Amino acid sequence: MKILVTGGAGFIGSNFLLTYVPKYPNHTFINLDKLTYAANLYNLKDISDAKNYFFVQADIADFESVKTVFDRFEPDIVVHFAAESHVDRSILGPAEFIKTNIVGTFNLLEACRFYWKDKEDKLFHHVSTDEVYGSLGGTGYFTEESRYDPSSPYSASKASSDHLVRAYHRTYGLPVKVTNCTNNYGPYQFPEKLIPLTILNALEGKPIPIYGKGQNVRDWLYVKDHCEAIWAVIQKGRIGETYNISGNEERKNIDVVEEICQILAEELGRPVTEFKNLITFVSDRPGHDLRYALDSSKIRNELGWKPKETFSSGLRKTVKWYLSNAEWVSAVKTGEYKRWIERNYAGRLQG
Ligand code: NAD
Ligand code: TDX
Repeated sequence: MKILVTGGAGFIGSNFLLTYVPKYPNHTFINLDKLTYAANLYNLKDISDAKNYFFVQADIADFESVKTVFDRFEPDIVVHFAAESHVDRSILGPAEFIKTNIVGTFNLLEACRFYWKDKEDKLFHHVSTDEVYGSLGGTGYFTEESRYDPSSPYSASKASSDHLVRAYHRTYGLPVKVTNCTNNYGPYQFPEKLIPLTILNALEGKPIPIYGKGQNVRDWLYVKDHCEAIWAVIQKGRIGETYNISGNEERKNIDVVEEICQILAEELGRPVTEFKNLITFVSDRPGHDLRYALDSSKIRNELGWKPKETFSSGLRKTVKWYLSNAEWVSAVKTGEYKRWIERNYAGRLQG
């Protein structure tokens, strides 16, 4: 099989390739990535010389580039991770989210429609998010049947891409599968997201920003468990179906941050107050969804998938990974990263 992985130099795509390229030497993996600020080819150094791995720098929002990749590699399976993925960035500048997440997905679907005349053994696997369902109150779970109700430009663009994927199945018979996953964390996550940002700010003695009162709830999943769920759906999931993926590990943001402080204190043998004193409540994210939680019984019952990590075990692994990968951390904290942090938090810290 020739497997085209889009966005393979990002957080989840890197973890996916690092797991499956060595595991399946008879499959060819092609990583198509634009290399935006969120990408890091250094993540993939352990597989970059593998005979079954190729990298192509290309923009999915440019149809000609996508066609060139399809001409050259003739993929059988597309695993579509590539996206603009950060909610705060989508609030400050939505245009790239429309281009990459909507137009980019459309271009990939068009390429599949034209190149896959024979649909036997072909698959378009679309990686999406729980955010498409919108916000929950204190109770209940979203299922695969829940109504879409996105709140941010990011989640609206992902919702749009999900609809396009399903429309290509219904209209053109394109073999597709969709997975919607809860918040991921783990190695190689860009430190604009809550967990790596908290770890790195705590280590540097900088304020740890919590939006609003820190009462918003996210359902956390260790990234390797997400990759295994995607692989299970690729192998055994039904064509045309959607599968929700979640760890059933709901936490308030304030509790996540305090748990990180506790782990850091234990790992470094320092007083927990040294880290907790850095917690700073800042102005809230506009349209901030209160709670996400998914019912993932479909993938668990139908495909036998379940996560290996609990939130506690995965979070400790993650903290240890950031502690022992200082070189990676300093490499990603480039000038662009510093400018982003200034833009995003300048107004908030006074708020
Ligand atoms: P990320 O931001 O870390 O990585 C995205 C990757 O896509 C980067 O390597 C980037 O260079 C690439 N990319 C962006 N625009 C591109 C373009 N126009 N053409 C080609 N490549 C482009 O994102 P992530 O956290 O790894 O998320 C991957 C996917 O999983 C996304 O589709 C996201 O919506 C989804 N998802 C993420 C989470 C999460 O918690 N991170 C949860 C559920 C679903
Ligand atoms: O500095 C911060 N302070 C803070 O309180 C940051 C960056 C975030 N937060 C809050 C906002 C959210 O309630 O923490 C929570 C998690 O925020 P993010 O890490 O930005 O993730 P989220 O907005 O929940 O979206 C993530 O999960 C779903 C990914 O970024 C998406 O790509 C994915 O679809």
